[in-house]
Amino acid sequence: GLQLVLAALGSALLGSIPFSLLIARFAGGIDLRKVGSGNVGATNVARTLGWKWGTLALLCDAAKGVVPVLLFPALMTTASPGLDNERVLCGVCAILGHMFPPWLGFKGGKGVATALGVVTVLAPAGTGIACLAFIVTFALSRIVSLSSIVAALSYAIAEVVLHGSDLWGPQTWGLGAFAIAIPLLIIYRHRTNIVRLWHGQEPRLQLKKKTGE
Ligand code: NKO
Repeated sequence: GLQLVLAALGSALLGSIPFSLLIARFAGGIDLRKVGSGNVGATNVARTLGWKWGTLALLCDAAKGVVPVLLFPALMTTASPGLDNERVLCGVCAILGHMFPPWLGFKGGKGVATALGVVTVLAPAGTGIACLAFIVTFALSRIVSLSSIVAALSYAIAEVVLHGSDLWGPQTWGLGAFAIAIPLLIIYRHRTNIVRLWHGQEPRLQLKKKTGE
């Protein structure tokens, strides 16, 4: 109904706030689209302004996933008992808002931080496994894009292994569809990174150091 449409629109609107771009602009006077990888994400903030601003960008972009999923379904009077499918809808809309913000000509981020916020609420166990996969891959490679791709794949596999056919029940099919579609979309958003990885040209993360250090 109308509540569902409003919840979806509100989630997409929150998701479309380009926190990483805004933080880079106000903290460093930098247009994130013109430096480093050109991506409006936390990694590119860390690359150009250091780990503190990168962490703030990660937290803000993740909050865009957490807040709508917790807030809008809870406000609905017509939601289904478990709220799962309503939460998935809000989470998907927040991620799509982040990836395709109207204010930036629909050229947004890759969805990793916002999806992290969403799955932290939707599926904490699968999120834990995805974070472990990220940490192990990053420790071995120092490449964020590769770590994000491995984490997204690990989330999909973990959800299928942990929940199996429960993921496709009438109340929970949204969680199953999300667990397959969102990792695929995140990986697709990394397609230019994948080309560089394939050619051995994807840079390891180099954090911006204070001048003089
Ligand atoms: O600039 O192209 P770039 O090198 O910046 O950036 C590539 C990068 C883009 O993403 C970001 C956000 C970085 C977030 C890092 C912390 C993520 C930790 C855990 C990941 C869990 C993912 C769950 C996905 C569930 C579907 O990749």
